[in-house]
Amino acid sequence: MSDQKSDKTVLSRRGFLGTAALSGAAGLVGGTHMPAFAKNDKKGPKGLSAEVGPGDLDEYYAFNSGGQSGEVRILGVPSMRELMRIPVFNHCSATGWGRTNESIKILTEGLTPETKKYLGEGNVFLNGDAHHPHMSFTDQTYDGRYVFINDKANNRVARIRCDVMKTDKITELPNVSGVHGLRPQRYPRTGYVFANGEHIVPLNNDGSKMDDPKNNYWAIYTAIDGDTMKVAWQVQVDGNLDNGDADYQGKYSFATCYNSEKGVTVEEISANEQDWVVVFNIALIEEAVKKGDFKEMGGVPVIDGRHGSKYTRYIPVPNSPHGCNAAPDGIHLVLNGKLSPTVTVIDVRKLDDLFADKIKPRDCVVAEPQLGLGPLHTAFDGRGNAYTTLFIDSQMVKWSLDKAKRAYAGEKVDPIIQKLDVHYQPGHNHTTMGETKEADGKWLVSLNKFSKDRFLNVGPLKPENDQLIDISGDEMKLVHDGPSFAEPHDMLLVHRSKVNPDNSWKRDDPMWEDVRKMAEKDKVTLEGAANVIRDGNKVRVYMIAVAPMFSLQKFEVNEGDEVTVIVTNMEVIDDLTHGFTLEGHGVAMEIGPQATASITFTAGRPGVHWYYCQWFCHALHMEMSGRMLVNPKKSA
Ligand code: CUK
Ligand code: CUA
Repeated sequence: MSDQKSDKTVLSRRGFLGTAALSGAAGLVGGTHMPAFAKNDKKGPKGLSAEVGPGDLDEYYAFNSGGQSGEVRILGVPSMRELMRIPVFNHCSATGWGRTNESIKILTEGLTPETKKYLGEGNVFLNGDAHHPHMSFTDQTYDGRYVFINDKANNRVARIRCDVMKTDKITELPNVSGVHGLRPQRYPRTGYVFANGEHIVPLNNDGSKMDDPKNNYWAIYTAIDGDTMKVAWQVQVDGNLDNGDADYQGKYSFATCYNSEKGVTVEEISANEQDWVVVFNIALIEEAVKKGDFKEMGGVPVIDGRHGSKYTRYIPVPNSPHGCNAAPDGIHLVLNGKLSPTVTVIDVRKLDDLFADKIKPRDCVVAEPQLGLGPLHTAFDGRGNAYTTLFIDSQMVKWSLDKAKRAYAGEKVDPIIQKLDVHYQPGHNHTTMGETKEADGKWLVSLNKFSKDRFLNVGPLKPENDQLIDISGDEMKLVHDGPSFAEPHDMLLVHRSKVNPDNSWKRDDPMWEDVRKMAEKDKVTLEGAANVIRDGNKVRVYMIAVAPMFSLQKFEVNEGDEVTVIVTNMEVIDDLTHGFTLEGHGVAMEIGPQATASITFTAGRPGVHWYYCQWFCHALHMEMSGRMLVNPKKSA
């Protein structure tokens, strides 16, 4: 039906990106390939069903990045139903994230002094660009403690607590520009969270050395301690850093580089036929930190990992590689060629010899199959097969690791098993449990950057399309289209047995530690009925919420007072969330069962202002309200 229209989109984009340097890759977006629409039934070849009936539960949690929306979304798989959104780097109208005192503390306490100064006291970034959600590991598999995610826009790494599914720590990385690739350490546990600085900038980025990028700009690799969310160490590297992964042994971590040229224009950046993957030797780096072989910058140790360093190795990879994926066999690392139609496979067992200088970097390569145009990311099924997204070809290609190795060794064998059309232009893909030793090879999700005509037209801005593919049989089979808003880059698919969130908050949760201390000073309790404490022009209003009432149905303050409202939800019933919204003041917050939340504002408007519960909680929910009376300033 609308193939013509789609082709036009493709052509105009190709025109836009068709610089001389890139024309070899047939344009970075699109391709002439326009697959016919599949009329998909919802059963895979072996009869795996994507149908999850009303009231039935999904087998997997998917944690989906929200891209430039700055949040994380929880989906159920295989139904692909969106279950929850977790505000992280964004501002949330429903929950008050970015507005409550608890969230402002989390959003500000990990910022660098320079950023704090730039934003001004108590102010937060309202945006983020969240790409890579990954769960903490224990012994090479997901442990259900945390999900970590990067913010490329404002150089941060956040941690989400999986017991309550809320963000609890956000750390801004010093010395870094564009925090992109992120992966947790798999073994023995997380441990470190590794984060790549994508953009090259002067090390002391203070305006003194902005010329001569080749000599003055650098990219920085960071290891964050996942328990404290403090930066453990950083490594200065040649080139830039894109995506990354860690091995299964806890010895090495990796980062792809697409800008070995240290260019600053598209043409310069994509000039070289080969860039590289950087290999980091964790034990040697830890030793360097202990011995003091580093420069301290921005309050953290920065190790020199440029060419010639004993802490790193650079393995050449064609051509501007992007995705970096360790296979669940614990042996193979796949680097996705992007501008090269190949992926490069490294055997991590060879890395000891590489660091001992017994072999050359390219000796670690054991396969380099040609898969198609625009390979970006690879996922695994735990049965020796790999699934690579082909961005330009709009396809998912299933191939055999073993056959790819045999072909590289000279045998006449085709590693490609199947190519499946996806709709359209896939970026990341992910398999169930696929980045753990428990990869189970049931489902594959293809996160496609364009949906074009797959859904009802919603205007110029179209949704992305997250497609569900059954990989349990010999053939991949597309079973579901899943529209999503800007813009899932990556997903983690974890079996539900690994994730056990609480139904209710615990009253001693550290989230409201500060408010509890405040209440102690005020000689009130958070769980007590109702108190208004005046302290100069500061007023603290303590109340509890039990459906359908706030314990204070009225409080009085004076114009100009700084008012803090602290609400504790005393419900013991599951799923009974209340809210507090104050009209005309930009004030709203979520208060979950057994939670406390607080919010501070200036009573700047004399008169009567209603506050109400915005979370439908009771037949008398509309009546769950009260009045704030603001007395006008007495004129002198
Ligand atoms: S990047 Cu988005 S498609 Cu940020 Cu993981 Cu590859
Ligand atoms: Cu409480 Cu609505």
